[in-house]
Amino acid sequence: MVSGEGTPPPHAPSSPSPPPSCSPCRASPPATPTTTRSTYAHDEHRTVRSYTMQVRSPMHVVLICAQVRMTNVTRLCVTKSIPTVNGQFPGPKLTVREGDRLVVKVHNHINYNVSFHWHGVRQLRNGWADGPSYITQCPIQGGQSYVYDFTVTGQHGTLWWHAHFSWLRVHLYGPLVILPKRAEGYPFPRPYKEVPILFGEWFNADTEAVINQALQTGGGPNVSDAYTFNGLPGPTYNCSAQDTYKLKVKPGRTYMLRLINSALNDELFFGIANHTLTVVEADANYVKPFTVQTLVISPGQTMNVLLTTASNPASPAYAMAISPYTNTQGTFDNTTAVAVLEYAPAPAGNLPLPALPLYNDTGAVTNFSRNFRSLASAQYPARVPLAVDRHLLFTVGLGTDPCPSNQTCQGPNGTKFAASINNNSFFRPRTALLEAHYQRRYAGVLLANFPTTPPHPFNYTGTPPNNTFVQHGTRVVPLRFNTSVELVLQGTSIQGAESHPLHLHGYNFFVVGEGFGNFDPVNDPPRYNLADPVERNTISVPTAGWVAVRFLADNPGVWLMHCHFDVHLSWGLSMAWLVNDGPLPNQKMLPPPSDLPKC
Ligand SMILES: [Cu+2]
Repeated sequence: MVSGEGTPPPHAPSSPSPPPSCSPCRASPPATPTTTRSTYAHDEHRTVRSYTMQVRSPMHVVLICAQVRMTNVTRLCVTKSIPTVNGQFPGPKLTVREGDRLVVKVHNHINYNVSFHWHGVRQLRNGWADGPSYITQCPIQGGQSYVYDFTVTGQHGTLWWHAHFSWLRVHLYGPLVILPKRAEGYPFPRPYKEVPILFGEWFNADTEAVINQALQTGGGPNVSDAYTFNGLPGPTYNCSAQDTYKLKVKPGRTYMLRLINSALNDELFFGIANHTLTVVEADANYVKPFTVQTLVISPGQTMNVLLTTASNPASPAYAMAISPYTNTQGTFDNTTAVAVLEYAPAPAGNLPLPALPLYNDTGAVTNFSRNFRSLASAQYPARVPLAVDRHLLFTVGLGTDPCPSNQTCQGPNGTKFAASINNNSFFRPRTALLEAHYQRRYAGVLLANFPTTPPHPFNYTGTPPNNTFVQHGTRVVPLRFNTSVELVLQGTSIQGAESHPLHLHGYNFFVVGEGFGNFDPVNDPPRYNLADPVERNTISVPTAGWVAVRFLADNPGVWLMHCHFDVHLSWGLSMAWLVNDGPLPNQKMLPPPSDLPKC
């Protein structure tokens, strides 16, 4: 099926229409930039400057020049040279409106390869702008540039952007806010202010050295030294009291927090002392509002929450806090980061703290995640596929590789850690899969035989099998255009059961069911929610459990699906879908841009 779609399209090295020129894109500020005073970070001493030219044309075009450079940043009394976009950490907030065309010219001035992913943007027929290295493009090499040129169609809400090469996203990330069309507004009262809050991780060590060493020894990588709010660790860490994120608020107002979990390897609990949070959106899809004291958010996920401040606050300020949720058998960063919700200036030291669940409180996570429902209204329908063409069952979890004979290894019982889907650990190709597909040159690049059911069924959440070795391959699941897919993601207990936030590129999916233990194909499907399931791009497979999702394969291209824990991604917990073109002209992939990087 991969190659069964007739004659290959001409490899026309041209865009449908040339992007506007990016002449102000240089190291010094352009002659006539629009300097935006942003609410991003919301700490009054920081001004976000984005070199944005806004051109009124038949389509609104937002042009961004992104200079990737090494910049010295100090946290926890440790100064590191880190890659940044336009010198900012975290990176600039990008704001567009639904229907806008976003053109981002990336200049790579660092010694690492880099590429950027616009996390959650569907990139209809336009995988060339999706960004994962070796999947939709070769990475941008040092000294080279590439223009990400895409239109945001049929989507609005909070998304984000991040690097998609090795672990570079630990520093290279920022919000991508898509406002609804002007006439549309929100399905809730307009908030007084909107504030992006990015949760992140800070490592004192060089993270590229951390992952390279772990892949060499086979052991688990070193963990982070701090969690951060908009890049700031706050008063619970060494020398960080002055690096505290403060959200200044007025009494009796409603704020919308655009929460983004940009952490590398940790799901996070979040709460604000003496305040509740009303969740209204997940992964840029509205949900039926529900109110909680604590939420949990996985790496890759975004969540809009409404926060109504007290009319007569008892304290001038309250602590906001994040702490990890994990069941890993390895080490993890078991610290808590604190930021300040500030009605009036107050010392950050002894503020009322929110009560967050214990790090392994899976019950709290389950109670929270069961609240998500689509609006499923006339204006915001839930278009969940009701008929299913293909049923697939994927096991997701850890595994091992044998230790090379000339080496000692630090993984389980002297092996090396690995991770897999259906026991296939993804082998990173040397060239971009999307380009190979477009040119119909598959030999030596990919195989269209990714297993659609577990190759050796076992009691997935029970006692693991003796042999935990994984297979390696660059395998994809080919799909005919417009196939409706039901995918059950089944966690395993190999090397310890833990949750895995699975992210699908190019699509949203509907979460129709979840449970603990092994998925039961007879008794579980009748309990699916097909009426108002939540629509997302990232879902956490429960610890020792399963989750069922559905999507319609209406976006041709090659789309990565992977665990959004970078450590598991590095160990091979990913695969790709190859969605073939449909018969109509508007069901086919667009031709590649002329500046597509070469490997
Ligand atoms: Cu994982």
